[in-house]
Amino acid sequence: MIPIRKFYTILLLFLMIYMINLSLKADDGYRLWLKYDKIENEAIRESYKKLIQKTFLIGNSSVMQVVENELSMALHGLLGQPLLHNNDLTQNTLIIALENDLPSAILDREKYATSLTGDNFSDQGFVIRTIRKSAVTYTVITARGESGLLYGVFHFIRLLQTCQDIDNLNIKSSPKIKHRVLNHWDNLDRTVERGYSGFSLWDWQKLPDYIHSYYIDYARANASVGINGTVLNNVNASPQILTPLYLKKVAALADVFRPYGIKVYLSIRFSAPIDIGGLKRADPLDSEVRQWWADKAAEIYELIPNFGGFLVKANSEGQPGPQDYGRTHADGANMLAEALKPHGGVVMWRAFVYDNKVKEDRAKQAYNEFVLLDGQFNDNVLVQVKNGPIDFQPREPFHPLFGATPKTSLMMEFQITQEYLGFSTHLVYLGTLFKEVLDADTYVRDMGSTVAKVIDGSLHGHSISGIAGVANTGTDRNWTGHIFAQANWYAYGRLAWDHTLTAEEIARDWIKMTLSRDDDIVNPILEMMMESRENTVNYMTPLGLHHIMGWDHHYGPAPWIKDKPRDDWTSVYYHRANEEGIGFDRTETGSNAVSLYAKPVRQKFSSLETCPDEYLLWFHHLDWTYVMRSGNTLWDELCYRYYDGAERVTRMKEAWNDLQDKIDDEIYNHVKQMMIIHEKEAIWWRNACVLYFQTFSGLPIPTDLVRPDKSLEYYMNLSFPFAPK
Ligand code: GCW
Repeated sequence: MIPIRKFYTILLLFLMIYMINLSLKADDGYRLWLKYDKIENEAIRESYKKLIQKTFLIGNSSVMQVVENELSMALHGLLGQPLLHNNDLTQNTLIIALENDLPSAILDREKYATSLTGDNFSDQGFVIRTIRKSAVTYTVITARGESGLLYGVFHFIRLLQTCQDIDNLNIKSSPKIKHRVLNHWDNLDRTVERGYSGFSLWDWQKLPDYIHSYYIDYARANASVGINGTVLNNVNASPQILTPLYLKKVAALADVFRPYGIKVYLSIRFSAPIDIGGLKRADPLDSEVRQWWADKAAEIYELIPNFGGFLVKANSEGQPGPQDYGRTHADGANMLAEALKPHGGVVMWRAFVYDNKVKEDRAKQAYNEFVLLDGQFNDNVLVQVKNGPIDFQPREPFHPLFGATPKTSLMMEFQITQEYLGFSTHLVYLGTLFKEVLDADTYVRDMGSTVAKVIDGSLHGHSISGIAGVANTGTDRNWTGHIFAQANWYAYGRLAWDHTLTAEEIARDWIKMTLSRDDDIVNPILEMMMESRENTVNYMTPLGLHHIMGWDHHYGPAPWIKDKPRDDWTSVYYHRANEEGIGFDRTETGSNAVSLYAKPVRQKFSSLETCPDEYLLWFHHLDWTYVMRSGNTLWDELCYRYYDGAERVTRMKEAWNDLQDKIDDEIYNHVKQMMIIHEKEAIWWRNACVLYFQTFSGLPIPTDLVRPDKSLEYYMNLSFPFAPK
């Protein structure tokens, strides 16, 4: 562990850098949504100052030090006022204390203790309440555990940042999901798989001795939205991460993150006992192998007492796994679960499995495999399921596994990094995508059996629950490449804490904290963000199309990909366009993947009367002349959607350009340039796809649409040898 003094020296250093940053005008985005720039409205500022004349803060643990530092920075920045300690409680005071430490002279501790219970209220939850005694106002932030105070204080700071009324607060908040983690697909050489914002944040070579100040800012950002875990390395894992050399480095990061309530997890390679342990096999039922993992777990916990556990990609896309020994995913997961159990760790076992040799629709394979294993997983195993049955496409129906394994705790896996949504150059707010999936109704019990209720454990009464987001962070100064991609990290965290929030309220908060508090600026930006994902679906994969992107790097359109070693990695496998029509028949007459859903969902998707346009070609193969609800033929509708998606990007670009001189110059210019790329690529997608599908439909592009200015051949010949992947 880092000595506590060293830790605070680093923190102080960071504080100074932060203050220097504040005084510079141009905003490079480094400060994320934790800007704490002075509230411009004097009346609001003064009203806040009046309520926070003093601060009463109990406790001097490392967590409470973090709480105090953060609050101090926020008050200093937002209000221009230092944090003034005072325990006599004669002036308006902000009280921050665990329920047992509340000043009993003025507060009824018991009342607070009861308010911190009920409905799965967690130690990480908090209450914020305004109390008036004679002429004095107390704003009380309390919790059962210190991390609750941390989250409570960040919540309170957010109220100030977004200029909310804090006169009469009565807030009770507790995370709905227990494990709220980021998955970093970061390799030990600092490349990031599907990373579009520089190199990995983790400077392995200099660890454990050198602690970058940005590690602390990373932790602050996560804690501010309630993220409480981070898987440091790629699921395509190097076994090296489990060697003593690397475990020491991992431990150093764990020490930095601990006061911020963040646990560290590792992705493991299933064959590690062979790769680094000198064993001949990695068979999960072999006693030597089991012992190896038990010893490895003990070694890790010795270094990292609050280690979170393992994330595993096994028997998927070439990774080793229990099936190499004729064992099941449950055998593999349970072996690791047993090793971690004595120390309190969990296994996050991914359900992203499919095999080219299995001649079955890829959309069915994970379901087929895991439904049979329901009831066989140990109680510290979470099965981590991607939001849709294929692979993080711009739009997919929810994964049919959600709700189908009542005896297994299922975790959600979202992708924050935009592998299939324009890398980091397209402005795509993913809050709406996340919400669409979380709110989807599986109907496995009855109406209202939403995906959110499956993963928060409430539908089937599970005590552990989890959610993962594949991170979009890197060494780019603004962390995520595109400043708007910060909003996706932010929205993921907020929804992981509370999936009942709306995508719109989260976006509004983010804009106010990141770009401007002025409604005339907030509103047009909000509009851009809220429609951005739908636009992207339209210029990339409208009407339920999917998986038609560039080969391997996944950059740009390539619906023509075919004749590759794996047909489930080609585009033609998914769109199935021919002279008659287009789409993947997943109804009874086709692969019948629709049968994996509960009856009401199955019926809705199966019938052309009720299948939403958004999922039409996901489930149906239809003639080019099929008449849509709009009255257009399928071919015309497809063209209109492609054009509309691209046209709206142009409008987004114009809306952004209107903001010149209204927001920070550096941010303005950054987004302006990104929008030029975004528009260019939206048109590229549109043209390439329309021209390609036209070779099958043989129909003209509707006359009111402009013709693509380049040939299909031109688009097919583009190549990008160094595109990130
Ligand atoms: O979407 C695919 C990506 C792979 C990734 C894989 C997975 C980490 O193209 O890069 O590997 O999914 O989720 O395992």
